[in-house]
Amino acid sequence: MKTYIKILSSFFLLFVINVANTEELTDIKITTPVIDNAIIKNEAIESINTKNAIDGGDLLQNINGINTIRRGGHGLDAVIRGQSDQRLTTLLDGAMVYGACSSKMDPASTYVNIENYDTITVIKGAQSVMFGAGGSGGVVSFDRVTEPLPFVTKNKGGGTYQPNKYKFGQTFDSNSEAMTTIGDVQIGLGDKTFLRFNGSYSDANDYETGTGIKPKTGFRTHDYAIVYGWRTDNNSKVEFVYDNNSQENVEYAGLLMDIVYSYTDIYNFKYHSAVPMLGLDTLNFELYQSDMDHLMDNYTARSTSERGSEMKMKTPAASDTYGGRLIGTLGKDMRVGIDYEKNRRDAEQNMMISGTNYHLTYLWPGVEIEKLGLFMEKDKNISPSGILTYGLRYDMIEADATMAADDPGSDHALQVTANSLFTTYYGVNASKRDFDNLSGFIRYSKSLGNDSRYYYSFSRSARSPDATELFNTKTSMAMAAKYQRRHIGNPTIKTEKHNAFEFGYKGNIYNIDLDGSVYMNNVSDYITPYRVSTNSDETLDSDTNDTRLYKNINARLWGYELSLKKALSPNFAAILNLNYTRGDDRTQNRPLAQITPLTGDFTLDYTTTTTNYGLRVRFADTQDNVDTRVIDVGKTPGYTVYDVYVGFEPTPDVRLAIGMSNITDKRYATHLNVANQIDSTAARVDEAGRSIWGSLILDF
Ligand SMILES: [Cu+2]
Repeated sequence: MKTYIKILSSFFLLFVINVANTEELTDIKITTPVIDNAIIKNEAIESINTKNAIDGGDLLQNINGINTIRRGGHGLDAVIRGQSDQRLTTLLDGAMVYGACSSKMDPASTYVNIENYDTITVIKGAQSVMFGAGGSGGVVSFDRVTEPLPFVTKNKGGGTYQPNKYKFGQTFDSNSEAMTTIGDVQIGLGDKTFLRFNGSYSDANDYETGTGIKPKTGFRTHDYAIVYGWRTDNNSKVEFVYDNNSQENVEYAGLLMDIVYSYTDIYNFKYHSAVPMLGLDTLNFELYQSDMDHLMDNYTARSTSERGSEMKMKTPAASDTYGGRLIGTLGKDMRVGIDYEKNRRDAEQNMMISGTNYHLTYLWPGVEIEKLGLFMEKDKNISPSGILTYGLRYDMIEADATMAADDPGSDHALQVTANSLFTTYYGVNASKRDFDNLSGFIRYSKSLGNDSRYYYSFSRSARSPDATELFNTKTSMAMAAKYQRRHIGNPTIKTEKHNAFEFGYKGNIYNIDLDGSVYMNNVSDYITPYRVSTNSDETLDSDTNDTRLYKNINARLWGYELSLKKALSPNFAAILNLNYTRGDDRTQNRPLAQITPLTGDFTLDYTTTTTNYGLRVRFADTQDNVDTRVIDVGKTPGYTVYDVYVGFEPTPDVRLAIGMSNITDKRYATHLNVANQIDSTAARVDEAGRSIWGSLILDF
């Protein structure tokens, strides 16, 4: 504890939004014209980070309506409107990233070290067709914004010079003894060219929950990126980004294995023409590639006692993606484009049986998914204050399990081809699948003056099944409880179709700023995991009927997000955020699993130009609508947790923030947190108990 007091006392203080102006933000964005739209929110990461978020998923929790699934201390998996994983589109500097883990240890946002990105764009629901195929639940895009450095005038003697730009920072968290060190340097290379390096290193031990349990949640990550580019004479922009991210010994109390390593390289090329080209008025052309290598096992980071009676297991995996997009504008109000991507995923399930390692299955049997999309969006003023926006998108998708027939070996009865498992559970071999998907939306938005507006929209979003839902082949020993671990994709599963209606309002009522939306999403052919065993008391059969399989059902998701802000004085504000989701499986007449109950936070915030004080209460209602057959642990009690934080910015170059989270050291878990696989006294992977945290950022 002494170290922290020392660090604390050596810190000064605060926060602030010190970001590129709006024009710069919009300049490299995929969607330029609708940035001011209530539906598409582009924000500076600094302005929404009121704690030390450990990765992109954790940061997203600061946005009302986004919750996360916790499996360990890292790799928080964002959920928007009851939808997660492949129902969300996640872009890192424009690159589509698909995690390399078949157990979802690495949702794409976990590869974001937030201090090294500048902005985040979030779209809840299907309100744009320009961000790739699918994305029925929403789009999350993390971006770096780099421009040539400005020249400044010397104090004496006139003339100008171009100072370099530096950002250095250190964060800490007392509970998990987490430390993150960051550096971000941009070097002046004249008035047109830019060169930026950034990197970070994070190390965390297991955190302690409110009851003193220390679930396995430690992690170590490091990353660096190089950004190089230039502005041309006509103000067009050329940019190259290389990103390198490493994760080692990332522990997951909620899973049977931990990450030994995940190594990721991402390459981006972006060209933005500010002048007419190819018959388009402006044009964005982007190419990317992401390569990931992942190894998980249950014996490198997990001790013999933590592993218990489990046999030694390991699964090496890889996920490689490349693609590109061309987006142009026609006049001020029309966008057209084409995008392409190809992802390949491989994973090999291994188990040590009687001292010998056996390669049991090609768990992701060389799964290749290729997508080609065409799209357009148009805005149409239909009155001085009313805008109609509509978009259409057509996707051709091809999916194949290229190694489904490959034999991993024949020394042990558990060594089987993927096809033999598909045949056992679905009566088919895997074959190449083709999907033709049509998606679109229409939205009417009306300005009511004084920054007030309302909108309503209808959308249809088609999402084809992903590598896991189609072709996963995780097997297990043929033993009672172990059958539950079998997880077999359905090679015949259909595309799910979301048909959503949404209404939103932003304005001021009785001196309260209100921003809210309500939606209803009917999903036909919703892809759900299930087990064949169907006992009315929810017990399982302890045989092959307990295998996790996939089928299409009809589902309905509805809910709302509401933010209320009341200024109590020029410096003092009270903010209430609420979000609610309800999900029903209308085919099997049961709730959908992993649906967030009524959740929210209430903040009292006192802000001056150099300081900021906050008291935040986070809360959730009980969740009684559960489906425990596959994922949900059970009904989840509600909770109330208190945080305080204070920020100082003594000069514009220094930001210091400190705070205490979970002041009462409450033991709690969100409904989304998965079952704890190691600690017998904890049903779920609980959230962290009390912690003192701080960050010092020097930006000059
Ligand atoms: Cu993994």
